[in-house]
Amino acid sequence: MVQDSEKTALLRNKQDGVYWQPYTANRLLRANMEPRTMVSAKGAYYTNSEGTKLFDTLSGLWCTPLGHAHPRIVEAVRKQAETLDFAPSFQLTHPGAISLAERIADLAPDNLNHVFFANSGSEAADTAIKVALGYHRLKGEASRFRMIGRERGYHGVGLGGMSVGGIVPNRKMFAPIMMNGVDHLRHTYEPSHMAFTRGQPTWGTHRAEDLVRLVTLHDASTIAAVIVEPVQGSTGVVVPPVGYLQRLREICTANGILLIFDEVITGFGRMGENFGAQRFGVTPDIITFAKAVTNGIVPMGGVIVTDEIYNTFMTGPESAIEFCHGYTYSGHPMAAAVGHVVLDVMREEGLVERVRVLEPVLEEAMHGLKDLDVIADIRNIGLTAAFDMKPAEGKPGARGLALFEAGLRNGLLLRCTGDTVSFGPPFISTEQELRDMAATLRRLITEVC
Ligand code: PXG
Ligand code: PLP
Repeated sequence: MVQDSEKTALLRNKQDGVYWQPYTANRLLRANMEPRTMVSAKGAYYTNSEGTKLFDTLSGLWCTPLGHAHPRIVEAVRKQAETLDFAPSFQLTHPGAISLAERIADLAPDNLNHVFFANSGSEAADTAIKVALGYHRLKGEASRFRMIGRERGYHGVGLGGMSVGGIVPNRKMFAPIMMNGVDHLRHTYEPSHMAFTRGQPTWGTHRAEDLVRLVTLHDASTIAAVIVEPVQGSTGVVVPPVGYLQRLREICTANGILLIFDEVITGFGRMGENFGAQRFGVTPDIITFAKAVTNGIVPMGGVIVTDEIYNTFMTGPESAIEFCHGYTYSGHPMAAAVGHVVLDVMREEGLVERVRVLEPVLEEAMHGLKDLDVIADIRNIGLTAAFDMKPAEGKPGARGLALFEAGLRNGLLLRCTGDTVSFGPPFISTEQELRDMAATLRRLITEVC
């Protein structure tokens, strides 16, 4: 429950909005705070200030696949705080970060063997962009400065990630500070060709040829890297067409362009493999990660790079800093400790394998909503899914909002963006919980639409 001492602050916030919230309709939230105020969490459920228990359909914001308040993690946090609560990572080191880097590199494909830590997906994306630029420069190819992103892509809110991102509202207010020399591939989502596809669509592979066009237009010698999410998460689970990522890889390799997979959502098991790279059988040069690496409990993100990239940086005088970049909290001991337990629990509880078991259950449950008139499309892959509702006449987003609010009264915490609803349930969900979620959705959609 909300403590008495907190009640005054909550009341004041309603009036003056002292807490300015991220990616939030702040006035709407303040007008209706109680059901949206989370007060506790355990396993796959939140409890809000009205005492309603809510199934966590997106694992927080895609970041808590092991569920909340896992006793092993609680214990690890306490122990680490007592032992080494902070250690500078500039010119000093500590064993937890080293051994976690080693474990993450072991999970990554092939020769991606070196990990640089950040604290979020946004920082990871900006770090990856800087690594790509530095790499080419050190190779004597400083002319390679362009970054290629993709429409509908999300790479966080740093200046680099925002620039390569492809979500219009995230960009338009900040046009004057966009990074130089960025171009975008088209996205691959065309509902007329792929609505209600289960898993990967067969249409759209040819969209990878956009990269050939951009290489022809700008010349390969000016392009540093291509950055894509293997599955576009933020824009409602856009699944790559069969062969699409393979083709991007071929074009990058043929033209000396680095391929960056932003695996902030797809990393650490969500695709039923350690990384999306393995699920789709395509090895990038750089992987970014965040979120699930610490089960969302202590912020952590990072970048995994190949031997070739790392070794390129390890030149020049030995006493010189090779990469002038980093964060106060890079490799934070608390995050590293939690990262270790997360990987332990994932292995011991077989959670990546569990995603493979749950994938068809979620697929069946979500696609079971297809007969509802208001549903325009349903997509899924790994333990992710999304559906779009046809917008209400003249009121785009109204149905999404109504469904979100109905969820809060009926035991579902839903992630609604406009009229799209995305799902990334915890790996610890039971099959029955996924079926119940779909049954509740059917009832609520019918009620509110
Ligand atoms: N890259 C990708 C692919 C992401 O999905 C980021 C970078 C940025 O991470 P940080 O930690 O800086 O937020 C993300 C984050 C949603 C949702 O509802 C998605 C994200 C964040 C919050 C909500 O889909 N993705
Ligand atoms: N701003 C100032 C004034 C700082 O001193 C620092 C770090 O020392 C930063 C920003 C960057 O902070 P962080 O390393 O947490 O990203």
